[in-house]
Amino acid sequence: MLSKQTDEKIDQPLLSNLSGKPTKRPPIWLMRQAGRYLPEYQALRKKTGSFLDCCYTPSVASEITLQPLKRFDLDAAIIFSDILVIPDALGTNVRFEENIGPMIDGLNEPKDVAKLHFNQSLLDPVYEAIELTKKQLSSHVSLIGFAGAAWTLAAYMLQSKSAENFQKAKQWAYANKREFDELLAIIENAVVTHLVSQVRAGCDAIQIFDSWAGLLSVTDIQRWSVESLTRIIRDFKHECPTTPVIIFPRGAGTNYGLYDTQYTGASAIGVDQFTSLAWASEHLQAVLQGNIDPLLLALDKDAMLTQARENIALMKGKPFIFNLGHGVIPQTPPEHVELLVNLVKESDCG
Ligand code: 1CP
Repeated sequence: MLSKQTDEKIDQPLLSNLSGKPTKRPPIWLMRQAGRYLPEYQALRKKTGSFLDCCYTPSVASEITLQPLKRFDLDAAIIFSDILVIPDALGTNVRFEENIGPMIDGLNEPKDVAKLHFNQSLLDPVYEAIELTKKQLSSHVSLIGFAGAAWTLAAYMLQSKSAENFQKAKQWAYANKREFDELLAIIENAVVTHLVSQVRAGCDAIQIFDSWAGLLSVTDIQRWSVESLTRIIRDFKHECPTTPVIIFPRGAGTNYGLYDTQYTGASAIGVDQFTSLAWASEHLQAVLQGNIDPLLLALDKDAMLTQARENIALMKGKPFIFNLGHGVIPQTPPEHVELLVNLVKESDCG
């Protein structure tokens, strides 16, 4: 049984590249590959309850996870869930309002931090959804589990909603340094526990989204994003030493170098569309993932395909995971995704 599992893992192009071994053509998956641009997702959402109800109903979460795999020849599935399930399980009551986004019962007083308690059983449906999904995937397709990074989750918990610059969250952090460090530590523990449980349920690799890393100054990015991610990866590796970790410090710009493998222990770094893949491949040791502009995918298919060919040519012979620089946007025609996936899948001849 063990050797069968090992063989299966070697057979996954995503895992091969994550372990530093390039395949003839790069594996492809897309951030937010399940979601609102797919009519079948919209149809299912009409029949089900709230967005979080979908995340917490294993059969629904699994079906949504598999929807893009039924249409496109992708190399990985990412479990349908959200980074905000951790704040929800920590007791800050998350809701998603139509056309507004997430609303969270934020932390107001510094003493509120001590009241947080991680109720992991709320996340059992996520692990059940992973078990259900894994059984239905071909052995060549990897299943990715994920969580938000502590800074990004703390930003939502302190701001109570999405925002352009999360100024309220930053002000809170500067005014309550000790409690902010405590908050990061509480979130880090929950993130590690959640990631380890996702691997035990069947995930082959994990990604940690630090979606708001780009809002931080050089000093803050080091202590609140890089060092926090490093602790998460260290503790995760303690439990799951062979599972590769992809980090996505969106918007890090020239600070991407701070996140390299030798500092954080990450296997791969997701590069956004504002950072040059050529620069990243010259300056970073980590395996790279990225970085087609999601707007280009939605709006200009010919330019998108040209960019895709350029990225493949640039990364030829190096371990690389083809992806976007951020998530698929709702306006994206599914045919554009199909063209992109087919181009990448056929690229091993050229
Ligand atoms: O149907 C709907 O209206 C809900 C839209 C939606 C979807 C499809 C949300 C609300 N979350 C998701 C799924 C989701 N979120 C996935 C699923 C797997 C996949 O990629 O297919 C993943 C990985 C996430 C991660 C996530 N959620 C991030 C990190 C990635 C990123 O986009 O930077 C973030 C920041 C969130 C928070 C979130 N979830 C949803 C919204 C509207 C937001 C707020 C975004 C913001 O603050 O701008």
